[in-house]
Amino acid sequence: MRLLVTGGAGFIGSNFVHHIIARSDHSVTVLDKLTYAGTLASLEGLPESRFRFVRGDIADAPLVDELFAEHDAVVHFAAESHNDNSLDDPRPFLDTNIIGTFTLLEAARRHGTRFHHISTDEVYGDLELDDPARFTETTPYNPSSPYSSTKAGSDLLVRAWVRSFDLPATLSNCSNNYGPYQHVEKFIPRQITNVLRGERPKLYGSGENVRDWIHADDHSAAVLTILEQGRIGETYLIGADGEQSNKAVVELILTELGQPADAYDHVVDRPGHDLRYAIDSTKLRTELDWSPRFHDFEAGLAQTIAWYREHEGWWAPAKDATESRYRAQGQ
Ligand code: NAD
Ligand code: TDX
Repeated sequence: MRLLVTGGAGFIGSNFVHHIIARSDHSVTVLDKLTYAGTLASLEGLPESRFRFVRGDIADAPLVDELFAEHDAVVHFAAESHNDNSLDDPRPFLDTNIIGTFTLLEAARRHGTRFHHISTDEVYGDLELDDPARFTETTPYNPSSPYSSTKAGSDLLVRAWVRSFDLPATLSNCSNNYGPYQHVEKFIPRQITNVLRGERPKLYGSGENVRDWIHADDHSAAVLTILEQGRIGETYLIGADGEQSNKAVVELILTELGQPADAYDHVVDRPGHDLRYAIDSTKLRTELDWSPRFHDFEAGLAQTIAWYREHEGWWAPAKDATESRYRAQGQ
């Protein structure tokens, strides 16, 4: 297949492109605006015979139409993705996550293009810390932040295009990803690079909040499986049973980097901070026979820490600006 990958210069998109080139025969075109979150440095070393890069906005209808005409399938990762930014300035989240997705859907409708939409478990809201429940494909939508509400809106648009226009689309909602090429604004890379620079990690509020971690390469493998074998119109939840409190993650990072486990600071909490996310991925595992390769979060985290230690040239350019923005917010 000739795949068009939106947002392929970002964290999960670039991991997916590397995965596709290594593990399939598909060719890839990346469409990416190169916002603050995207960089060509994440796409170095890919073979010219199977990889092309186009800089552009997913809300640019003529460009999108031209690209859809040349591709068999689209995997849509592009988004404004950071909750804290969405609390500061929601507008770009509506422009990209809602209008951008709408623009892609209209092109897919015109060309009858196979479409896979990438989304998040945050559309389901949060769970109590002591609740044994996990999210499933039938959990009602209840997003908390401007980010997650625009992702929820984009999911509903995709579902409506399937139902009303027979769009050949699938959706996936994944839990928190970690791995190489993640922007230093996000929790795990922020804390790793803080410690590497001699700064203390910053925990929002109590640090008791729980996230369900999955390695980005496992997410990529799941998306490829759904693209090739998923049932049209279906939603699949992707998760690797990786629940950890934020405090436990920071302690693991400090220990791995040879620091005392309590050498972190508590900072002001995120407004509306979701307590806990947890994914039940039974449908994907039983229907499509997918399972994660990274079973051991601690080992995957150690591998990720090693990657950041070895790739300071990749993350250093964004670090100072990111930290000065956080400092201004007391975080
Ligand atoms: P990211 O912020 O690292 O990357 C987003 C990419 O999209 C960047 O390369 C950026 O330049 C590009 N982009 C933004 N606006 C664009 C536009 N208007 N036109 C074209 N390109 C544009 O994000 P990420 O963490 O890699 O997330 C990718 C997708 O996965 C998002 O849809 C996100 O909602 C979803 N997701 C993320 C996680 C996670 O843990 N990071 C978990 C579940 C789902
Ligand atoms: O410095 C920090 N300290 C801290 O305690 C930062 C940046 C975050 N946190 C907390 C907030 C969350 O409880 O860590 C947790 C993870 O934070 P983020 O990395 O910002 O991720 P989250 O808000 O959980 O959202 C992520 O997962 C779902 C992605 O950014 C989303 O794009 C995805 O949809």
